[in-house]
Amino acid sequence: MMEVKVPDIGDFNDVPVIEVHVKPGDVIKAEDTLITLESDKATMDVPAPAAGTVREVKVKVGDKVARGTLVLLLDAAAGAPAATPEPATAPAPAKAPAAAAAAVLPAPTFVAPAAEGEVCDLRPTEAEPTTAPQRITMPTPGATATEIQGGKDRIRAHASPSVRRFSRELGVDILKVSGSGPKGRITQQDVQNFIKNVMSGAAAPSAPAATGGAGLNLLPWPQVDFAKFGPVEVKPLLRIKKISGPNLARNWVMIPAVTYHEDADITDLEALRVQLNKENEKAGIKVTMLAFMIKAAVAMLKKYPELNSSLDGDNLVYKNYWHIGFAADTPHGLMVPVLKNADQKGVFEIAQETSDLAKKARDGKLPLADMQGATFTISSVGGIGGTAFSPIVNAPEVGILGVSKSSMKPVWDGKQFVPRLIVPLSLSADHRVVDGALATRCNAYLAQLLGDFRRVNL
Ligand code: CAO
Repeated sequence: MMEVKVPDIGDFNDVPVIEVHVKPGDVIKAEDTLITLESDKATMDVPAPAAGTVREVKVKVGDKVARGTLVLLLDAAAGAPAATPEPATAPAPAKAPAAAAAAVLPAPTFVAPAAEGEVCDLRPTEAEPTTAPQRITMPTPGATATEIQGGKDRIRAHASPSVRRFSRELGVDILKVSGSGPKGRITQQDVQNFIKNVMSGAAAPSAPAATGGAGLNLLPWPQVDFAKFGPVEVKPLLRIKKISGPNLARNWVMIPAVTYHEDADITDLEALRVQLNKENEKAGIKVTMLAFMIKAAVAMLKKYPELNSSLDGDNLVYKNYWHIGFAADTPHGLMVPVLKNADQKGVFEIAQETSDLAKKARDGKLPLADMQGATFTISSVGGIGGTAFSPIVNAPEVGILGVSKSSMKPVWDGKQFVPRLIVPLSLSADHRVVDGALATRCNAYLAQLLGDFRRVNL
């Protein structure tokens, strides 16, 4: 018999249970939602850590819970696989939901190692956006389930993550569903009723309106019976993909980013790197291009602080710290460890630390704290290949540098073509903050630093 408890949900002791999704006797799969909690700022689902049969539910709607509160007793199915040994997920801190949710390019913010002895984990908080995709002045007809705060600026559906997911899966625009739960919260039943009404013609789906943002009025996802066309195999997405997908989609849709490309001549830098690695072979220290990239990126960010800032409504928050996230390809999926205070570290220290962080990420042991606080991100696929790509800006950051594989290219030196080692840089920047001219300057400066690394310390 497994005791399923509320895991670490931050500094919250009295978080109300707003939905209980299971009852005694229910046979559940690992990751099925058990209960939904709601703090002042966010709602979060507690998923099942393993498959099995629910024997006893120890909480009810309205109960207030904290970390460690017993949720239910689960008779874990004989032979059923326990919850995946990947790192447990934790909710974004409810105090700063937008920032926390946005810190995630690939999952980071929400993925934390399971606390010792913890049997259960949380899916990410689906924090509400704090900025509206579109200004509204009048409630749209039928948008009874929306909260319109201050009469403008913010529109959001009041629903738990599982209900949102349910409505997304069915292609229902949740902003059109009326909520019958406490404070107008939309329940799963409300979504089902909405569909029934539409099917019976009682509420015809409205023509696309100019709601924008959350109500983009996109067509529902195509429902295709692929098996009609050939054999198929269905596998669940990796958990990190499930978490990162919505964040990537939000960043893609909400950030008007442009990617600027630049070539940097790293012939001399590569020679230095090879030389350093030779000298330090016995000490077991290995410096890859990533460490130099981070060091150079910090110098560039110091010169162009807009790229180290974040949008906050009508303000720009300039950060006087330089924490660099770097994408790491792991067996669990893409993760983004964060090297803190990169400005205070030398290339060797950066190389060692990034290597340690990447190892932790690959081993599924990266603490939540090591995935938060990035001010700028580097995504290097240079060890794999590529000539250019368009990385997605990781909100609330405003820039991300993509690095592709370096190769020897003929470069005209004024008299002749000479072979030079060229690395392609692809800088995506949020155009609301960084104009094209500035982004190009940033890129050009970065290339200059990499071309003559002595300049980094000027
Ligand atoms: N051009 C050519 N070769 C490069 C290179 C570049 N730009 N960058 C690295 N390399 C070489 C390294 O020198 C190393 O070569 P040797 O083994 O001969 O010394 C080899 O490629 C492997 O390097 P690495 O990838 O292990 O090390 P790294 O420090 O460059 O990168 C890390 C570390 C964690 C960033 C990397 O392992 C990784 O996970 N990259 C993928 C990131 C990713 O998935 N990004 C996409 C995100 S958006 O979907």
